[in-house]
Amino acid sequence: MKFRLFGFVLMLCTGMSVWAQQKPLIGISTGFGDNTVTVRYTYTEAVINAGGIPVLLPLAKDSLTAAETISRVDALILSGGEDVHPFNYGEEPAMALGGVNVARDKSDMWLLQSAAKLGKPVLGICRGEQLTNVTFGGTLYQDLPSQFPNKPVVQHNQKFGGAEPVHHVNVVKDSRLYEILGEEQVAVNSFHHQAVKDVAPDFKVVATAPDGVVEAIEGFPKYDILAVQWHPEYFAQQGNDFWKKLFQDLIIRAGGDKPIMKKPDVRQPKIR
Ligand SMILES: [Mn+2]
Repeated sequence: MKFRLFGFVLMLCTGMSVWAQQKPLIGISTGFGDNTVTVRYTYTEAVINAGGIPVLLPLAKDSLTAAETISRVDALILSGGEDVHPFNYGEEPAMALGGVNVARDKSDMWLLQSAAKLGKPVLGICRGEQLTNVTFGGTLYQDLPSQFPNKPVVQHNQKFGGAEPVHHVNVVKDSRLYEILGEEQVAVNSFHHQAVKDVAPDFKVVATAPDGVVEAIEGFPKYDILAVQWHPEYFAQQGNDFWKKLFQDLIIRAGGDKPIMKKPDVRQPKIR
């Protein structure tokens, strides 16, 4: 009798794990503060809405831990956060540089490098886009208002909630981003004062604001990486089907478009 119960539980567990495999695990990089691992729930809910399972990744203390972590998820979202330390691209800090988080810079870079090595797809968001550019050899404007040539003409640090767009971006037609969105001009939200300056080798700029500020980069075909300067998760969290497409694309790249296996009927098999 004990054996039967054990067998039944084993079946149930096996069945559930097969079932659960169908939704890819989407690792999300996090920040920290006040003894807490932090990431806005807009990220986790955007992933859930698009059909993935969000997995929060606490800071990696070394590259091996980062690689082991990434090997167990199907994709990586590099979330927003602090300014990237300019030492990472060989510059001294400008007066208008904001707060940095060196431990997070390291962790995010290890996670990203691991994802690139293991061929796991990546979606970079805001800081995640800037850090992607820096990790692969690009540079940043440390502060747009004081450094961008001819000054930005649109507001990149909006004074209202992220669920409302603030400026437009022009999408390059020959790009994955255009394939996903199907629009040459889209309205986005904007919470940044840094931006891509020199784009990293093997990456290309695929969206720009009307003032010329870089708003999205891609690493295809060499790297399975798309990164945007705005925050699509705000819209996707609210069930916006248009912006949900960015997260669905990540899930497809993560293998989430595989046909769903049937849940095994646990009443059928018998353990003797
Ligand atoms: Mn912007």
